[in-house]
Amino acid sequence: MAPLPQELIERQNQGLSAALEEDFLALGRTLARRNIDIQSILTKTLDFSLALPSWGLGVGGTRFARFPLPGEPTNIHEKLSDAAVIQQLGRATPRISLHFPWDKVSDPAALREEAVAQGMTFDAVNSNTFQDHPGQLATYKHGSLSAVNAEARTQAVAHNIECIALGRKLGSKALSIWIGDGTNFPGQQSLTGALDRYLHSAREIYAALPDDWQMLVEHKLYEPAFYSTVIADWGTSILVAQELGAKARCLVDIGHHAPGTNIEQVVARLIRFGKLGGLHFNDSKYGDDDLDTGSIDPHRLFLVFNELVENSARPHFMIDQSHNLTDPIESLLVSAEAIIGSFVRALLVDRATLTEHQVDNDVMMATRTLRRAYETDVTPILAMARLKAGGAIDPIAAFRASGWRAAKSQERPLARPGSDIV
Ligand code: PSV
Ligand code: MN
Repeated sequence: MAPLPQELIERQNQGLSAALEEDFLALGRTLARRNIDIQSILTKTLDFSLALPSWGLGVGGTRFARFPLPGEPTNIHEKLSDAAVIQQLGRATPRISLHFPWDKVSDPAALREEAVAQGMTFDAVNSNTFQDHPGQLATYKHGSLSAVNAEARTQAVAHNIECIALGRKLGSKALSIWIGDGTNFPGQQSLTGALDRYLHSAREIYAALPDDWQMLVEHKLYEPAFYSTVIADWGTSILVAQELGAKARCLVDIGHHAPGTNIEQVVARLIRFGKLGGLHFNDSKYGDDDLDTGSIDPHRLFLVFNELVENSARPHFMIDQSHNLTDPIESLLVSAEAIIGSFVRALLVDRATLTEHQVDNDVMMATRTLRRAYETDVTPILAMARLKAGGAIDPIAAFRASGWRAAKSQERPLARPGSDIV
């Protein structure tokens, strides 16, 4: 059962639908002059979906502090309900990605039923060997899959294989692996040896991967390792994926690059070699990877989607951000809208004309062709898609009107403060 009363959404929509119809018609006329059929764009919009991260549903923190939100979820069942609220209002995020051991339950099959009952299914499962787990024998302080210590490596491999087993019970089809392995000091480890050990461990995990699964290798430039990171960039990631085999693909987290990196070109390269497996969406200004998607550089997001649409690529899409100040439900709704909006704008690119200008080396007209799509206000298409799918024309207004968070603050215990980067 959906968590919010559907009539609340319908009531909210009633007051907004006449204006939406008008805006949608007007945009339809504008697009028709550009030979674009708004209905076919609407159909493609309705077909687009992405996953929510379980860890993004609680409030995150910085290295210095975490300020709890009354009513925030504190366990996977409550996170599932909040995810279902997002899906009910926005209708674009029907899947949730779990992270183990954070979300571990004794009966994953029952959790799957609990999710399905609320309109949700499970996307990629994520392993965690960047922290020590309670009761484990070896520490990850000096690395996990690439550790010099054989016990740590064996334990990390076993954890990943356990994640696959849990994921099978949940109906997942992919394992995302991000490790924090690396060094803080030159000379601390052999750069070559660390990658060799990683490859050895990754092969063991790959061997346990079902045939219809993908293994998503996520790179990150730095943090927690500040001198060298074992899987630091897309180059290392694609080499690893190529070494492992067809089921291994690269996972690009937008925030995991040096400022100024041409991420759309990274995406294009990975698509070209059949190795783009997933995208984690977020935004960043300096060195973090946790701001709301599209809040800093929406143009870059559009350019990433331009590559995806040009090449008809549909990797595993997931939001991966941390909400320190805002209500996670609101941030995730707004971020999902930014992502779908970029997808829709990329659909509006006049590709035949763009190619003509590229062939003619008409630089100004080529770039203006892209710009024209980017500058189109597609919000009526996004709102109409939500309305058609049973969601809210204005999801934030509907969420606030629902009183969900205030009600949950009466039922749920207050989460702990402290510091907590997720
Ligand atoms: C690492 O920064 C990351 O992007 C990986 O996807 C992790 O699994 C996730 O964030 C949660 O910490
Ligand atoms: Mn990520």
